[in-house]
Amino acid sequence: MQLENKNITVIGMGRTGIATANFLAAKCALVTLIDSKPRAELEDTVRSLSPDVQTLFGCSEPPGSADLIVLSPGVDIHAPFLEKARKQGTEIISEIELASRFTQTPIIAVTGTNGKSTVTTLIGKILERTGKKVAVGGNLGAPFIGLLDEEPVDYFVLEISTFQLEGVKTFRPNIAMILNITPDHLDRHNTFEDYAALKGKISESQTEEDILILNSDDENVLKQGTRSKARKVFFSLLEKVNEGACLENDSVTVCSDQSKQNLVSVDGLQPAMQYQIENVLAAVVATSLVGAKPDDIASAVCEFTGLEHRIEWVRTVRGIDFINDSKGTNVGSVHKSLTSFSRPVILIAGGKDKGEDFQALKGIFKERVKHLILIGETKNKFRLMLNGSFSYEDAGNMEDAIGRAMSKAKAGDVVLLSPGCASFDMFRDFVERGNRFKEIVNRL
Ligand code: UMA
Repeated sequence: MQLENKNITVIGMGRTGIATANFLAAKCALVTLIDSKPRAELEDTVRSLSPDVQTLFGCSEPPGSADLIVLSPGVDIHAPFLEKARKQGTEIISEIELASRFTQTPIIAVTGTNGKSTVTTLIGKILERTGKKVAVGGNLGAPFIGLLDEEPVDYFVLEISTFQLEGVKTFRPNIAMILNITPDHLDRHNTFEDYAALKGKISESQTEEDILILNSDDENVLKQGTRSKARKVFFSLLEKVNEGACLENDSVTVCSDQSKQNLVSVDGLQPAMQYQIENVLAAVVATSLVGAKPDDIASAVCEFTGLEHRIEWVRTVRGIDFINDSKGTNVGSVHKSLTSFSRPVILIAGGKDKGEDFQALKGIFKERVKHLILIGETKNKFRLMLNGSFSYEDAGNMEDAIGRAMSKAKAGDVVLLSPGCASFDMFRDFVERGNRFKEIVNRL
């Protein structure tokens, strides 16, 4: 792709926009980086920007002269301010699409509603154990385009979101993976069908030479897989698979036409990962497909303690386990977290609404939740959904929520923060929310 002297507009001055603009400027493109926020709010961010990049603040619409528009994930590809550019026929792509046009390094790409950060990280750790050089990032934090600086590497291991998939055209991972699909980000993608189809886009440009790893327990995932030309390999928590990974005799087992091998027993996993065996299975399939040795996979998997803010064990106080799942920002993730615990759960949930239907939680609340404590803007939405069928109480802030949880909990219970909503009504992000939870729990 020829970039020299091309007029390229990059929208969004976050991590992605800055990395993209710097990449393009280094390739001698004429780059304009725009952001809807005023300059005063972006002063810190623009410090790392190449002096060759022009900036426009308080501006949403790209200049009419652009040959190419590159979107940050936070920018909706269907936004009205892109209408003019669309009509003019200007190409509009996402940062991962642009980055993928500039590398031949094999890509392992992980998408799904929940668990993608954990699986992406674990794949990276296993491959490092086998002596491979990997660059790990994407939605996880480090933009793909910035990882190109780390080449030569053996693999890019990327967490991919639907926001990034909206703007792909030729993005072709050697190994793609769809972990699960439950409703999320419906404020941006409108319908569940649209959202699910975007997950399927991870495999759209794959050919028969590539591999698509699918969760065979999830019918929405299987449905997206039918559109793909790639060879399909599966993982399952519930049934045996012919090629892939499954649970057999309480062991993580890798299966192929020729062989079957028990890698590690569930008891041998770290506590947080015993609640996330599907994520282990997914990482095991991907790494065994690229030739990682069973011993290396097993030792890396056994050491892996999981990620912060994802079913993270914080502390046991008077026999009550406190679990931080602040990254649980959608209904599907709360559902998944609740099914992980066989002990009574006191759940702290709520936050900023992402347009999801909470009805899907009614059954699992009745089955697993001993007491519910509501925080944030969505209190009323939860209340309407529960319609008196389930007892709950409101808390004013995190401290209040933990205090109320503590007064209801008995030894052997679990106090779980799994909000099922975004955090922006009360916190800067899910990290601040999770840290606040941990800080208070650690003071108990
Ligand atoms: N902006 C505009 N116009 C718009 C929208 C946004 O100018 O219409 C500007 C904002 O004012 C802001 C900038 O865009 O200054 C922010 O861009 P961004 O939201 O894309 O943020 P980045 O810092 O580039 O982070 C993005 C991902 N953010 C989102 O998807 C919202 C990060 O995922 C990702 O780690 C990073 O790229 C590197 O790849 C975060 C996330 O919340 C963690 N992802 C969602 C999730 O996991 O659920 C998908």
